[in-house]
Amino acid sequence: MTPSPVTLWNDAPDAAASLRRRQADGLVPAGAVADLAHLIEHGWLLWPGAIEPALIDRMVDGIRAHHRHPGMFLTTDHRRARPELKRSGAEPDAFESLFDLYVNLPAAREIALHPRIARFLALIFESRPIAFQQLLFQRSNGHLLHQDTAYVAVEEPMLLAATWIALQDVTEGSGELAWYDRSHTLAPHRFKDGSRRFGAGEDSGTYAASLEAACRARGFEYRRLLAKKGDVFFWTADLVHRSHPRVLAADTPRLSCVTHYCPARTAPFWFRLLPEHRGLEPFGIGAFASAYYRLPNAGRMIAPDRGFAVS
Ligand SMILES: O=C(O)CCC(=O)C(=O)O
Ligand SMILES: [Fe+2]
Repeated sequence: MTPSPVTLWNDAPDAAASLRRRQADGLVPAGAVADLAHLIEHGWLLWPGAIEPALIDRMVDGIRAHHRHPGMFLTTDHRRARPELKRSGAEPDAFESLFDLYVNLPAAREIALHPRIARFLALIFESRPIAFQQLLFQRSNGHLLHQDTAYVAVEEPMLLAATWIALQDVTEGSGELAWYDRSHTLAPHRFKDGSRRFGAGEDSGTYAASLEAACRARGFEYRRLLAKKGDVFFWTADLVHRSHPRVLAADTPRLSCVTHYCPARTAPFWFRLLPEHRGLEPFGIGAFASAYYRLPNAGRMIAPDRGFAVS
C-alpha cells in the first residue's frame, strides 16, 4: 500500500470529523468553525472586506511609488514578452507583476500576515505560517487552469495554502480569478516524472485541459471572483483555479495580491536550491521567506540578489 500523503488536517479524508473533535477539545475558536467547515467542503473561503481600507491604500501607495526605488523590486518582463524576471526601473509601470513585496513594503507584510489571516492559517497549519512567495498583480497575468502544487512547490506538496487579496474592486472581464468549487478533492495529478511539480517536458496547455476534463467529469461548479477591495479569498493546495480569460484591454487594472504560505514545520522546495535564501524574517505570529531577497534584513529596503533569474 502506498503511504497516505502528508496533508493539512483540513485536507485529510476525515476532516469533518476532525473539526468536530478539535471543537470539542477547545482547539478551534467558535468564530472559526463555519469558516473551517466551508474550507473543508469547498477548498476555498471568502472573507468580504477583511482588510482595512487604510492598510490597502498604504500598500497601493507603495506600489505606485515603486519606481522611486529603482532596482529594489523584481518584476515580470511582459512588455518585452520575456519570461525572465527583471529588476524594476525608474519609470512608473502599471503593467508588470511584482514579487515578494513583503520584503520592501511594510504594508505588504501587514496584509499578507494580517493577524486575522495569520491566526486562521495557524489553525489549519498547526504551526506558524511562513509566507514564502508573493505576487502583486497590477493586471491579470492570464494564468491557465492549474493547482498550486504544480508551480509553488513545498517539500510536502500538500502543506500549502494561499490568499488572494483584492486591492481594488474587480471589473468583470479584467481576467478575474476563477476556480472549480470542490476541486481540491480530485485525485492528485502526477506529472511524467511522478512528482506533483510541473517540470521540464510538461505542457501547461495539456495540463490545464486535463484538469478541466477532470473537473467537468466530477460536475464541479465553475466560479469567478468579482471581488471588492479588501476581500480575502483563501484556497487550499489542490484547488483548481486560473485567471478567467480577459476580454477587456490587456492593461485593464486588476490590482491584487497573492501570497503562498506553508507551515513552519516544512520548507519551500526552493530551500534545497538556494541555501543562502533559507533566512526567515519573523513577523507577528508568522514569518516570511524569499527566493529573491536575502533575509533577514532588519527592515531596510534591499535589492533582490537572485542573479540568475534577473535579466
Ligand atoms: O490571480 C490570478 O489570476 C491567478 C493567480 C494564481 O493562480 C497564483 O498566483 O497562484
Ligand atoms: Fe495559482
